[in-house]
Amino acid sequence: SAGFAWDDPLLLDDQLTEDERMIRDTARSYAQDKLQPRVVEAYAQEITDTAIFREMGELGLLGVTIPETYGGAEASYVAYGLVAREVERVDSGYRSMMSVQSSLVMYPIYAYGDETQRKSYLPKLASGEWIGCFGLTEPDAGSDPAGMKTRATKIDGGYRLNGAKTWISNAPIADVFVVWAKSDAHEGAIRGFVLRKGTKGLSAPKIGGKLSLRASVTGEIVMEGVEVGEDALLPNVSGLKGPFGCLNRARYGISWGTMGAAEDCWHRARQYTLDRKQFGRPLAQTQLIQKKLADMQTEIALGLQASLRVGRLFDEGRMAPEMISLIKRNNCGKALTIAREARDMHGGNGIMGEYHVMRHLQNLETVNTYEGTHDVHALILGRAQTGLQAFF
Ligand code: TGC
Ligand code: FAD
Repeated sequence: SAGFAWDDPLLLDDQLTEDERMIRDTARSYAQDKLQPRVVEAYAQEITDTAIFREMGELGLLGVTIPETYGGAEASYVAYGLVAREVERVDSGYRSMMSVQSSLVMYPIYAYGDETQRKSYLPKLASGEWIGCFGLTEPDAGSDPAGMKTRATKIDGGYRLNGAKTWISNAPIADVFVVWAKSDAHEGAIRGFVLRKGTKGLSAPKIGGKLSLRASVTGEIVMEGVEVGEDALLPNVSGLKGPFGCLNRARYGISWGTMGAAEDCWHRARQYTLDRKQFGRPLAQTQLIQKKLADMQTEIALGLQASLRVGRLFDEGRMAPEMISLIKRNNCGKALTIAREARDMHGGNGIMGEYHVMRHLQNLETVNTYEGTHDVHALILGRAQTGLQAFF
């Protein structure tokens, strides 16, 4: 009979292709060698190191699923998920920087842009020379993006944009802004626009003082009469399915990423309780601790299998968005619970930065909220099985 690997109980590794393992290993050694040593300081000081984009770009970790002609790695969605898992094993904020660039900026330019837009933006985004951000959420439109107020009005040769986006990852350091606006030239339909840093009327102030995701900068996007040419419009999509098409990919990546953060918490809790003795024996030799470790192992093994399954269906063209709601919601929720338990198992040390689990816990609060909250994904799944709309 086959052996049992405590840290890969259902032999996930066996189910990957040679290429996928190679990309996973590249991401793992980069994350452990280059990201792990800087995260405690970056988190404490709220520093986002823009060099990370160029480092990831050099290794082919940006735009993993985008064709090579445009600078991508042309690899599978499973490979993309594996990268998210390795990066988020270090910090959800670093995964955020990567997934916004890949799924929310490169993907829409590739899928909805014309050839000129693809050629002018994608190679520089893939190399990390340019940083991108994605503006959907507004102060009065979070879970309900259809309520957005940002408007594009037709002017001679292009459009004028007015409005404000908030909670935008990478915005203060972005060179390229993919923003969604209701366009009066298209009967009020939601359309995507690609804006460039430095355009008159465009600014992106930082939102300071976050207690979560502190290594990933977040900002607003303020558009005060921003004038752009016709070439700023993404021509090939109209309506909410534009931004949702991007979110499907980012949410799928998050389902893998949160399992990476959870694995880090689990492995640290296991090692800590093996090393720490109370009452004359290792904490790991108590029933309560072993039960917690067994729960962590079980939820992570099941969560990873579910993400792998949806990744394979994605690659076969059989993904349905509800599958992604199921795994984004469940994996975020389980990761949060695991991070809380791991924090508890570390006792007082658990609140310290150098033990990492508290940082994961704080980060996962954001991850549970963005890209559709835990409850919004429940409503998507509820609608899909009852046929009844419960949002409003
Ligand atoms: P609804 O009537 O359901 O749909 C409107 C149109 O959109 C289509 N659609 C989808 N298409 C592709 N994929 C999906 N997942 C889709 N979901 C919906 C739908 O077919 C329809 O198309 P059409 O052609 O018939 O018009 O729209 P609704 O207004 O009722 O939506 C409700 C709800 C709650 C499901 C939706 O609005 C929602 O998901 N809200 C959550 C908002 C959200 O996720 N925001 C994320 C902002 S970006 C972000 O957080 C980035 S953080 C990244 C990081 O830092 O890592
Ligand atoms: P709300 O929609 O106001 O929700 C508040 C609460 O009400 C939640 O618990 C929610 O589940 C609940 N709720 C809402 N509607 C219902 C309902 N119908 N029934 C029952 N309960 C409901 N957005 C971007 O566009 N781009 C980004 O790059 C980006 N990055 C982010 C980075 C960070 C650090 C954070 C915190 C957010 C980011 N977001 C980004 C925004 C994120 O997507 C939103 O915060 C999220 O969609 C929730 O919207 P909201 O904050 O307005 O909360």
